[in-house]
Amino acid sequence: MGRYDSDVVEGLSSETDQEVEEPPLYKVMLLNDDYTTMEFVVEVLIYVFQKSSEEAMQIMLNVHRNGVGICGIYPYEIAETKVDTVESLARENGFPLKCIMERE
Ligand code: TYC
Repeated sequence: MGRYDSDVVEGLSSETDQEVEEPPLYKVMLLNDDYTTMEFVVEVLIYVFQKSSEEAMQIMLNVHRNGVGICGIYPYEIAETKVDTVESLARENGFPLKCIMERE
C-alpha cells in the first residue's frame, strides 16, 4: 500500500508543481509628432485604450513633452490589434501619428 500511495502522491505533486508560463507582455506606446492634434490623441486614448478623459489628457501631454509614452501593456495579439487600430484611425483622419509596441 505504501508503494502504491506514494506513487499516486508523487504523480499528483509533479503535475501540480508544473509552472504555468505567463504570456509575454508588450508595451504599446505613442510617439509625438508636430501634426497630430492633441484632441485626436486624447480621443484615441479614450476609444482604443479605454482611458478616462483625465488619464488620456495626462498620457497625451506626457507624450507631447517627452516624445514617447506608454498607453498600456498587453499580450502580443491585443497589443498588435491596438497598434493597427491606432494607425488606421490616424491615417483615416490624415494624421501621421505613430504607435509602436515593445516586449516588456
Ligand atoms: N505634439 C502634438 C501637437 O502639439 C500633439 C501630440 C501629442 C501628437 C501626442 C502626437 O502622440 C502624440 N499638436
